[in-house]
Amino acid sequence: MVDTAALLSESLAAIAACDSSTALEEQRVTLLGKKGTLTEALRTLGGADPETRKTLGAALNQIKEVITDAIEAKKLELAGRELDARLKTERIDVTLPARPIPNGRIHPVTRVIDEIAAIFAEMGFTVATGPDIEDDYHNFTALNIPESHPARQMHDTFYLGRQWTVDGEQKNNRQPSTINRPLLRTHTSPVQIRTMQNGKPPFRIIAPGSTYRCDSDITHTPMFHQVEGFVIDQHTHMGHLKGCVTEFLKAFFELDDVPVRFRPSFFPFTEPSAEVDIGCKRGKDEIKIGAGEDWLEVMGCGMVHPNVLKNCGLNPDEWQGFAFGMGVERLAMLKYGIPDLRTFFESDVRWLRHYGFDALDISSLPGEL
Ligand code: 2NL
Repeated sequence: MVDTAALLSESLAAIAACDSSTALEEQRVTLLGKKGTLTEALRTLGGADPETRKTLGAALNQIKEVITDAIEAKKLELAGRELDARLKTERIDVTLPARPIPNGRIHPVTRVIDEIAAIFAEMGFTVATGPDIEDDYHNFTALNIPESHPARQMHDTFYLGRQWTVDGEQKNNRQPSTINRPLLRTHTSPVQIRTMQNGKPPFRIIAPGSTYRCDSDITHTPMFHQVEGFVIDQHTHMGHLKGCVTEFLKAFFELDDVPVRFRPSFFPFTEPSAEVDIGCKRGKDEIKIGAGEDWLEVMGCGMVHPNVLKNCGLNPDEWQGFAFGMGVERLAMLKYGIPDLRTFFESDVRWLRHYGFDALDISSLPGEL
C-alpha cells in the first residue's frame, strides 16, 4: 500500500532541496520519469482491488499534478536565480574608456569633411550625395556652362568609355568628341542639380565628395574633394550668404573674429559671384590665419543663376538662393599645417600617423564648443 501523504511530502521536500536546473531535472525523472516513484506507484494500481484502485488512483493523480506544478514553479525560480548569477559574473562596465586602437587613423580629408558637415548641420543643412560618374547634362549643361567652355574640353575633364557613331562604328577613347559621354564629375554641383530635379524646395543641402580633373602638378591632384552647398528658398539673399559663410569660417578655423572679404568674381552658375578671402599673415614657412595684412582665398560662392533654377524646373521668379563651394584638401592644409598636397594620396602610413586623427576622437567642432 502506498503512503500517499509521505510520498507527497517527500517529493515536495526533494523538489525544494534542488539547487540547480540540472538537479531539478534529475529529480523530475526520479519522480515522474518512466521508472519514477510516482509512475511505479501508479503501475501498482493494476493489481489492486477496484475500490482501492479508484481512491488511490485519484489520490496519486492529484499528487502527480501537485508535483508537476511544484517542479514548474521551482524551474522558474531556479532559472531566474541562475540568470541573476550570470548577469553578475558576466557584467561589463560600458562606461569604461575603450582600449586605444594602436593602428588606423582618420585621414585629414575625412576629418575635415566631418567637421564641415557638423558645422553646417548646426545651421540646418543636411548632407546629400550622388554618383562620381556623371553625364554632361548634370555636370555642365544644367549648370549654365556653355558648350564651348574650356572645362568641357577633353584635357580638363576625364571622359569615360567609348563613343559610338551613328552607323555603329566604335571610336576609341582618344576621339575628341565628348558629346553624351559619361565623365567623372569635376565638382559636386551635380548633386545639387539632382536634389533640385528630384525634390521640392526649399532646400538646404551640403554635398561633400570626390571630384576629378585632368590636372596634376604640385598644387593639383587628378582626384580631390569638395564640399558644395546651397540654400534655395523664397527670400534668401546675398546677406544670408555672407552671414552663413562668415559663421562657417569662424567655426571651422575656431576663431571668434576672422576678417572675411567677398571679392567679385565669375562662375557661370552664379550671379553675382564672389570669391571669399580670409585675413592672414604670411610668415617665412607658415601662414597664420585670422589677422594680418594679407588675404587668402578659401572658397567661392554666389547667388544661384536663374538659368540653373530654370534648368531644374524651378521658377526663378518664385525661388532663389545662394551656393558655395570649397576645396577640402586646401582647407585641411591651412587648418592643420600640411605643406604638400600630393602627400594626401601617397598612402604613406608614416604621413597618416603624423597628420591623421584618432578614430575615437570624434570631437568634430560644434559638439565641442
Ligand atoms: C569654388 C567655387 C562654387 C557653386 C560652387 C553651385 C551649385 C549649383 C548652383 C550654383 Cl547647383 N552654384 N555651386 C557656386 C559658387 C562657387 O564653388 O571655388 N569651389 C572650390
